[in-house]
Amino acid sequence: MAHETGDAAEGGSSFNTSRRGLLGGTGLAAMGAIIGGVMPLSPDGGGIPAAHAQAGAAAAPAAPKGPQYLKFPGKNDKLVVLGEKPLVAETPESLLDDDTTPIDKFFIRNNGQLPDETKNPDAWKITIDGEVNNKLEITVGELKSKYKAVTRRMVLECGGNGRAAFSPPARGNQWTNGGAGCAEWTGVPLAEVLKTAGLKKSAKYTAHYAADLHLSGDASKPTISRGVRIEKAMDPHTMLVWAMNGQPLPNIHGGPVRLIVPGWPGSASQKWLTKITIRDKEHDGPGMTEFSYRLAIKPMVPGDKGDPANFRIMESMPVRSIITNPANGAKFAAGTKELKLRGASWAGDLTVKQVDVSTDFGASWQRAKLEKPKNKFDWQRWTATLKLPTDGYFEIWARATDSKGVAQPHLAGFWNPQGYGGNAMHRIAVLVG
Ligand SMILES: Nc1nc2c(c(=O)[nH]1)N[C@H]1C(S)=C(S)[C@@H](COP(=O)(O)O)O[C@H]1N2
Ligand SMILES: [Mo]
Repeated sequence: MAHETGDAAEGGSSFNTSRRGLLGGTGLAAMGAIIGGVMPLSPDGGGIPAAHAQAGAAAAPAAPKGPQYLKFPGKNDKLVVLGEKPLVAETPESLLDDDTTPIDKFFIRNNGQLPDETKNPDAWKITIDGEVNNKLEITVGELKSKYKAVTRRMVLECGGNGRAAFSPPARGNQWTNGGAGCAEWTGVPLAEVLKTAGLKKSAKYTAHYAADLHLSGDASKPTISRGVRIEKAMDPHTMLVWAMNGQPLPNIHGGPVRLIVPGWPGSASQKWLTKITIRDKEHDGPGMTEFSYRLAIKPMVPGDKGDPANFRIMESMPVRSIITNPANGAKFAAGTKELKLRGASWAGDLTVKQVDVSTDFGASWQRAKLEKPKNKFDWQRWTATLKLPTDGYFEIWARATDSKGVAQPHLAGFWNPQGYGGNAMHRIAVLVG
C-alpha cells in the first residue's frame, strides 16, 4: 500500500517547510510574518530553543541559503542537495511516506565521479580473490543464471545519517534523517558466491572495489573501499543485487550490480562493484581508517581533535524513527482535535520494539501502533492518532526503542569528528488554527 506522498499530505498548506530549518529560503521576516514571529525548531534538530536559533541566524552577516533541490533525471525534485561534487542528496522525511521507497525518492550518496551507464549489464564482471581457494570471475549474467535470486525489502542508510544534529557541527554531509530509504532489492546472497570461491580458514574481512573514478580523476586511487567482518559478509541478507523495486538497478544507485549490507553504514554497500578481495585482517582502504565510519571508544569532549587510537569501526546503525506524515510545517484548521501520524522506524541489525510520540517535548509519551517488518532489515511502519488539547503551535516528537531496550536520545550525543551515530529523535512543528 502506498500512502499519498508530497509535503503536508493531510495537513493542507504548510507554514514553513524549509529543511534544517526553517532558517533557509524565504527568509526570516517572511516566515515570522506567516507564523507570528515564532521560530519552530532549531536548524540542527537539536535542543536549542527556537528563539535562540532565530537570534543566532539574525545576527549572522549573510542570509543563509535555502535548500537546493535536486535536478537529476528520474529523481524527485524535492530531494535536497547536500553536495554537488560529489553528488549527494537526501530525502526529506515527509517523502519517505511510502511503505517501499520509490527509486525517484531514494537518497543519493557518491564519494567520487559517477561512472557512465554500462551498455551491457549482463557482461559486467566481478572478481572474488584473496583468501579463497578458487579465484572467481563471474558476470552479472552468470549471477542471474547460476544462483537462485531472492528479493528482500531492506533499509539502506548512510553512516552519517542524523549528522546535522551534532553540536558543534561534525565534518561531512549534513544529513538530517533523510540519508535512508527502504527498497526491494533483488539479487543473490553474497555468501552463496563466497561458498563457490571457497573461503580459506584465514578469511577475516572483505574489501570492496568499484568502477567509480576518484573525485580527483586519479584512476590509481580507489574512491572508497570499505569492507566488513566475514561473519557479516556470510549473513544471508548481505546481497549482490542487480534490481531495485523490480527495475534493473539504476546507474545512480550502483547499477548494474552493487552490494547491500543491510543494517550497517551504507558505505559498505559498494556500488558499481568490480571486485571483492577477502583479507586475513581488517581492511584498510579509503573509508576504513582514522575517523571514517568510526566511533570513539572512550567518549571524547565535543569539538576536540580526537586520537585515532581511541576509535573503532562502526558496525550496526543505531535505532531511528521518522515522522513521514504530516510534514514539518504542516498547518491545520482551527478546531482540529486529532492528528493522524505516520512514520517509519528501524534499528540497524536489531528490530524496533516500540515507538512513542509526544506533543509536550517529551514530558509525556503515547505508544504508536507498530507494524512488523516484512523480513529482517525491513523498516517498521507505525501510525498514531494524537489528541490536541487546543489550537496552537505544537512540536511532535517521535522516539523508537530497539529490541534491546535502547531508545533514541533527545540529542545527538557521543560527539565524534565525523559525526556518526547521531540518532536524536525526529520532531516536526505543526500549527493548528
Ligand atoms: N562505488 C561506490 N559505492 C558506494 C559509494 C561510493 O561513493 N562509491 N558510496 C557509499 C555510501 S557512503 C552510501 S551511503 C551508499 C549510498 O547508496 P545510494 O547512492 O544508492 O543511496 O553507497 C555506498 N556505496
Ligand atoms: Mo554513506
